[in-house]
Amino acid sequence: MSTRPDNWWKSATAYQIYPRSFCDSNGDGIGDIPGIISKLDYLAELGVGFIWLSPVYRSPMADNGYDISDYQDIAPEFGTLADFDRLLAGARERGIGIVMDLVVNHSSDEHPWFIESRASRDSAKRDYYIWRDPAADGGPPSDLQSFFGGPAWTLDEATGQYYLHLFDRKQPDLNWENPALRQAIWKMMNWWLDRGVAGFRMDVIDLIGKEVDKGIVADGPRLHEYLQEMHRETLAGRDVVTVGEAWSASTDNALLYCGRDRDELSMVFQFEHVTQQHDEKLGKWKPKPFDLVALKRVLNKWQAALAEDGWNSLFWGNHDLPRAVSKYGDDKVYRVESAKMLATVLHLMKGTPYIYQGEEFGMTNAAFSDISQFKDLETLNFYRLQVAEGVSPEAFIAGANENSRDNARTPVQWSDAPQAGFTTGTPWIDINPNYREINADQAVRDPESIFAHYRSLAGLRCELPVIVNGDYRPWFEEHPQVFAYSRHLDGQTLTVVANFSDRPLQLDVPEAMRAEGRGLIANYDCRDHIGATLSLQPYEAFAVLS
Ligand code: TEU
Ligand code: CA
Repeated sequence: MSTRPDNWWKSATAYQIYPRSFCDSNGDGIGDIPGIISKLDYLAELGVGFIWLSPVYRSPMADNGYDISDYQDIAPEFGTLADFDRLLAGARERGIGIVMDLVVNHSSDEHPWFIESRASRDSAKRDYYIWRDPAADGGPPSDLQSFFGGPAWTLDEATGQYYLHLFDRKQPDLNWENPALRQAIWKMMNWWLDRGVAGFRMDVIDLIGKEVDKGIVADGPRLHEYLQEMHRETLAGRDVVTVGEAWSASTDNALLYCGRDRDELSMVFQFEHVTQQHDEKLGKWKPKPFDLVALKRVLNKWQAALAEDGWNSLFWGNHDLPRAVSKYGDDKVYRVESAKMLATVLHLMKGTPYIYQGEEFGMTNAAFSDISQFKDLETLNFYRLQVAEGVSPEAFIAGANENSRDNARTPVQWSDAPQAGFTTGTPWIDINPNYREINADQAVRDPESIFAHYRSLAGLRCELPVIVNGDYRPWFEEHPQVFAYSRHLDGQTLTVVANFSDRPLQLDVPEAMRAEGRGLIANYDCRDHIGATLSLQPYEAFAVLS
């Protein structure tokens, strides 16, 4: 079917779409598939190789589609299967693959499987989910907590048992120990693959091997057995890309997922660079001050761990994380410079870079002032829990404005038209008022924009094998402001230097790092050599090929 090179996803730049917030075609305030189709030319211009499409399946939308009630249909608010096929075809014409979000750790409680499962203790599908008797006192079987706060067990009054939900109570966990359930999942995956999708991003895939009676949730004993079975039954022989979301992945176990002889996944999303910034007790709601040395330690460690085998995914943000420029850069004075710096540092590492919608022109965090503006169930649950425990609403909102998932979910700012060109109606979540200055229209027209910078990076990936395959060597590992590394392949060296701070700085460059050649990309003046000393402007970043 394809004329794409082997491992096409290694040189590709990926782009994540969160459909609800991307583009609304019919004025109901909710992004949809026809809206995505209308932006395919924009994505092609950016140089996107594949789109990770967050869930578009039929869903009651308790968690914006991460709660699926029909795996083989499209949510009416997003469109129809015919719309989806038009999206696939339109993307394919432009050389863009569509990667589906596979959410199979859990389904919706409104999925027919769960409705049948809960109907009675001896229902044929009872065992598709995880049911346990109450504890001796009638309470939950264990004190396991949901990732969204509160107990991970909910009592079904009618049958007198509790079901497991590691997320919301409307997201009951599927029982992967049941072979019939696994067969049903393989069948569904093959149905999408036969339709022409380019692969899957797999939601919380490190949870499927859980052994709940032993309190083991992530990275359970049967995880890799299931992934290998999945590969055999669905992916084998198909030219697709797979990326597993794995909050528990470490450099010690990453190769179990994506090692070349494992027949499991192409790569995982690891989150060590995200979680190392969180408070031990209050987690992401109480972030620590930014620590560049710690961040580099994590990213450099991953580069080293997957140097010979496996493959990295590279990302600053997604629909669960704050906006990259707000989190790691300066979203005020140096917004443009720091957004370009972040892109340069990330996209020239070894791995497949993922752009989260709006990142390519520097969208920022939401800055909500009232709890009523937040829509995410996770934020609203933790607000209730933490305020009950004595955290002040103001303190919670301050934390949420830094790290809540809604920061990433405000609508894409297409233009300076009313409602940022996202919708002609009332958006489901407030639009960031900064859309008048920060929008795609402006960025596409400006040759110096963040968008233009991302487009150059995507182009360079296709042009230069050293970006895709070169070895990685970090420089200035202990420096609190500098992020620098070099890449090496077939006698070529790519050197990347970045000032990760708003203060200018002066550097003595070690002999082995000096370089003279072609300036590839920069966010200030172009540079084609690196001498014995370097002075860097705030957030300056550049790359030299020598
Ligand atoms: O995320 C998994 C996950 O662990 C996050 O929800 C995490 O708990 C949170 O962002 C950190 O505080 C995946 C999806 O990406 C997310 O959108 C879903 O809500 C979740 O799974 C359940 O499907
Ligand atoms: Ca719509």
